[in-house]
Amino acid sequence: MKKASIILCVIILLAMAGLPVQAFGGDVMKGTPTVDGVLDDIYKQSFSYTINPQDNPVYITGIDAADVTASATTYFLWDDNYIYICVDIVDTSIVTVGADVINGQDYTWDNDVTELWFAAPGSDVLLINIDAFNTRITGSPTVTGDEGYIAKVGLTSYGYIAEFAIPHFFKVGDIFLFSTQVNNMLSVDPHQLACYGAQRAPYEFKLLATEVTYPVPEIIEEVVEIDPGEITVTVTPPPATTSPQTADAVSVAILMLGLSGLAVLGNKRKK
Ligand SMILES: [Ca+2]
Ligand SMILES: [Ca+2]
Repeated sequence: MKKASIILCVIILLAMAGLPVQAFGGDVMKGTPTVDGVLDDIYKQSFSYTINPQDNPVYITGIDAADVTASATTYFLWDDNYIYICVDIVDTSIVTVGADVINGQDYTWDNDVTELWFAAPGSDVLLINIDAFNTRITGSPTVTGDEGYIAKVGLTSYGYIAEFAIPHFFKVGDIFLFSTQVNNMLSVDPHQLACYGAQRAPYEFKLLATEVTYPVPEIIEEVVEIDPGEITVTVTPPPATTSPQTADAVSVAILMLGLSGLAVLGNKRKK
């Protein structure tokens, strides 16, 4: 039996047994989000996938994975400069080992952190890591934060969002390999930790030429209804003329009319 047929049979048997069949990646649309720890709406037009401790356990200690309410949905975009990865994480127990510990280690994994496992085909896997409080980018083989990677974290009402930008030299149609892993610490002491996802880059993601549609800025037209009784009309009189010639002309005309009127009356009385 050929290798492809064997893999297909394994997938079918897993599905028949009710076991989760892992996603194999997806197509990544072109689009430029804002790297700020907030999920841009344009991410939702591109591929995403969700993991949780029950279906994707890697390392669970001090707890039962079934008792952990957590999940992480990973979104993807790309442009000519960066591959953008935004991980929206449900975590009801956001804790940290502290900035001093994170800054004193090459790579902090036993914490609330989001890990990106990333590789070009045929290349070593790169690990980029950011903690839930955005303290510092770490990773391996050597990630110091000076390699051009960008990571921003924003807390939410249900957990946090970790958004990354990875500089690249890919082109349309290229494939990168990837997986998200989330390390969810439930408390600092005693040590309770649920790591879920994958500590490798098994999934294939293809870079599409198709671009997302950007939202059109909404123009808000506010209609204000006014009670006619509240309307006050102010009439500004025209400026008084200051032309002495015109004023004198009118005054002279009135005076002349008055004199002629008196003359007529005088003439009538004489008759
Ligand atoms: Ca964003
Ligand atoms: Ca946690």
